[in-house]
Amino acid sequence: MNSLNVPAFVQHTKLIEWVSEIAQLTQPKTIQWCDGSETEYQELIQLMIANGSMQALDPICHPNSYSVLSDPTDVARVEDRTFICSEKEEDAGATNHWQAPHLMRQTLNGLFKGCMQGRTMYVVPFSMGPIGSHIAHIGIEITDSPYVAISMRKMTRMGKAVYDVLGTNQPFIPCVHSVGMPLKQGVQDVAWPCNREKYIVHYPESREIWSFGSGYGGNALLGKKCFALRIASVMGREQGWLAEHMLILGITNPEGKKHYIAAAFPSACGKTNFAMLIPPQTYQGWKVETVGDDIAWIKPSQDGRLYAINPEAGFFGVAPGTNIKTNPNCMATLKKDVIYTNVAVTQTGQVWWEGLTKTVPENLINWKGKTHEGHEKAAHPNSRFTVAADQCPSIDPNWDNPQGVPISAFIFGGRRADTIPLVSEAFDWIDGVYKAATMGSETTAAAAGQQGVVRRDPFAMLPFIGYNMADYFDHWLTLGQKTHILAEANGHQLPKIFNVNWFRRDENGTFIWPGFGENMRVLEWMIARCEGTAHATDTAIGKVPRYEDLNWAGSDFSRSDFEKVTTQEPKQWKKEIQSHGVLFEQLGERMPKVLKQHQYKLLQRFSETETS
Ligand code: SAT
Ligand code: MN
Repeated sequence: MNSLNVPAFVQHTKLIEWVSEIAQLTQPKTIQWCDGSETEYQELIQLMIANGSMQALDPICHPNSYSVLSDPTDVARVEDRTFICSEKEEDAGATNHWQAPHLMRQTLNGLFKGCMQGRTMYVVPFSMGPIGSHIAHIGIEITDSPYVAISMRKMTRMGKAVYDVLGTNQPFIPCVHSVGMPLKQGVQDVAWPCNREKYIVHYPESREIWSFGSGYGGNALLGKKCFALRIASVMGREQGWLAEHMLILGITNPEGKKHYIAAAFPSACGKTNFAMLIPPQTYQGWKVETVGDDIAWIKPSQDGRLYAINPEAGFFGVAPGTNIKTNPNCMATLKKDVIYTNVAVTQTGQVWWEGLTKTVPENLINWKGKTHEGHEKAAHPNSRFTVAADQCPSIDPNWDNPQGVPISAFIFGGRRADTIPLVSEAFDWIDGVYKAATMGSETTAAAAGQQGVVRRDPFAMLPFIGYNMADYFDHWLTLGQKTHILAEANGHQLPKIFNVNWFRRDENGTFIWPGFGENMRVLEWMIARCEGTAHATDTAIGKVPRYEDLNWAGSDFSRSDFEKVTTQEPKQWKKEIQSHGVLFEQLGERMPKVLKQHQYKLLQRFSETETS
């Protein structure tokens, strides 16, 4: 191996020592200290094109845009290979995979030994959040994948400026990533190197991330789920803030009054579409703007308000279903400078995926690199675009503000065919935490495994909480209590909490609610609720609007359809609430008592309605 070749802009002794240590372990051919420059980016692109792992798209329709196809076995996050290695097993909790840290270290040492042979090791400096913001944090990812290096440049603030913040001794989160395919003598490289054996490992106490065997999405872009959610959730609990799987959007009414809303939905449930929503035509003078589409870091301020930043700088969004009707802002964002992964490409270099257009183009090459045949999907259901956030036409003027934006309301939503109504407002913070904690959703292609089965996905964070989920619930409860006191003293109120379900189906299995831009009607009601100007009716499970409480101008959504998406079937609900107990039982001793009592209260309400 060549020497370390540390550039002058790196002055951090511990960091240099760490890189040296990892290089000794992994034995790369060379080390490249990335500076985040355009030249460096273009060189990496050219390298990937030259070695056959990337294809340039049609330069007229897709300027500076590229397509990458992964190995067919490496297409999504691997939740069953994701580990939280805290010293004590109970600190990881029943919903995480745990292994003793010293044993995991042995395993990883074995796997990482010589794993970068024949490859370049990239040292990627990145900031999650605006560089220098008091809410932001720094990470360094070591990776042997040029695809990861260029993706990190779009998804994070990556580059030399990070080293200015780090100086000689400031803290950073060390992230080590390898595709796990050393080019030992005689081994031929492939277009998408990976390893059948995968490990996505987090050490919450020492705040390290180690990822082996996958090059895809959240498994490999370690700033995203690994750092900004799992490790950050641990930091947030310790330091009194929140790291959440939430989009952030801003809504301005015709009078110019603006509210910011943060909304949690599981992966592949429309967060990107919702964040970039365009209101229906009748909403003259209203504006929806995008702060983030996946992750929010939220800090209470001295004035009792909660301020949120988007720690990311780009979108890693699901391609299928995205089109000019469902998300025009997104389509405009994708005009140039995009990296596509696992979409289909025509012979003239145009991208295509299911739902982009009604007609399937001819001569299409599918995501497996083969001629598309009608009975198979052309694009993988979890195919993605990677694009810088500032290309989005609806990007919020404050998206990069180091202070963050004040949050007026939280929304929690799952994908549920029945039971859960279109919208309900929590009675108070505890009721809201209960609603979020007991959220269920049908599984999607974003994670490997069976799809379409309802699982509990509390706060849309099931695969992303870096510690015991019961302690996480407790953190939300405590943070609410403390913030409430500060808010009262300063004339503010805690954000309201809403539960939504855009995915209710009729007897034929068809979605009833039109969704997309029409969600604005629900948003308007929520904003009015925050301002105290809209009506809501109390029900056993929350405060809900009547048909006449929503603005239906320009809509043909009927009263009877509204009834279908809002009915509360007591039988279904009783079953639903009873089933919450399964999660509570699983979480055991540390499960907050108030939430268990709340479940009991809810059950009683339904028993009363049944007997009366
Ligand atoms: O692959 S990612 O984890 O980045 C995408 C997602 O599941 O939300
Ligand atoms: Mn996500």
